[in-house]
Amino acid sequence: FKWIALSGGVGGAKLALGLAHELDPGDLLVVANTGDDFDHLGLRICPDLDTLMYTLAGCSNSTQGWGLEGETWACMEALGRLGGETWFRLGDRDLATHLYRSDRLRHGATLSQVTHELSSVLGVRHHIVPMSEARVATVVITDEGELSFQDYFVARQCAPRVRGVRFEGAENAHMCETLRLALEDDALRGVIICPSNPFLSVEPILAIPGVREALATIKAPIVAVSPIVGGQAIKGPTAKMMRELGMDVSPLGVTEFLRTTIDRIVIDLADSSLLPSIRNLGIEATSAPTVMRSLDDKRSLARAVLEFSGA
Ligand code: FO1
Ligand code: CA
Repeated sequence: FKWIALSGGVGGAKLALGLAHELDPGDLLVVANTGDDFDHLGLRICPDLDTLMYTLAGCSNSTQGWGLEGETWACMEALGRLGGETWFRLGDRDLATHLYRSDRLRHGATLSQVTHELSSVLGVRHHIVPMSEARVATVVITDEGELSFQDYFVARQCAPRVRGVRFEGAENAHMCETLRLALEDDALRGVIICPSNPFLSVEPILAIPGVREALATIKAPIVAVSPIVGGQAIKGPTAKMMRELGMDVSPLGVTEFLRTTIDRIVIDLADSSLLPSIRNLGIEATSAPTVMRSLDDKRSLARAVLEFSGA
């Protein structure tokens, strides 16, 4: 692969879609955070992998930010009548993904294999892989104690104050083989850190042993795209978390957090005034329109990021 993109869900997937339109399938490897993954109702749920897969397949529910477009909820309604757990909503068609994946995993397939199978059937030609085949679970340390990621995010709607995050199982996990090989490949021209939550989506990937070390030694530039625009996150709890962790809620705060990992960062035009302070941290920076609404927005940002990395 020439390019590796590290991504979480929604925000990251938008840029991944832009990149997929600009790059051949053989040139782009998309690596998904799997720290959000959990077992629910006996099924293995992989939210960021699925968001990436559905987004690249053109069937994601963009208003909701997860799941499939045109979804129906007959199963959840029936489950509710039985008194079952319905706080985490699995749509009828989305359920097929979780059933298929859980069954394949039970029969010994790896998460990469299953993701490849699902992607192929959905018509996704670009490669999407999990950061690791192993189970790594994001745990949010809050003022109400430790909460598993989906308890914090969905059940508690990110209300508890965040004090820290840890990634259970990360120390013993191996990065997925495709990522390992891609990081060693001389053809690699750049690593792109998509505009995803730095603590919840990027950090879990960096926490897999060997990833940080590999990123520190490769010659290719590592370019981040700020998920913070004008002091706010485009989506999700990034801004709230940064505030609670005592960080500057700005692209400068994002740069400070990723400073030891990245070489360059793309920030929004609205934050251009921060370019000198970011450059003072020793990180090359440029500004571009980073708010991605249309496919054109996504492709333009992808081109800007690729050009800035190649520069
Ligand atoms: N997020 C919610 O806020 N509520 C849900 O009911 C919900 C269901 C769901 C089902 C499948 C799936 O792949 C993702 C789902 N998500 C839901 C999103 C999930 O919590 C993600 O981890 C977050 O969006 C963070 O990326
Ligand atoms: Ca996520």
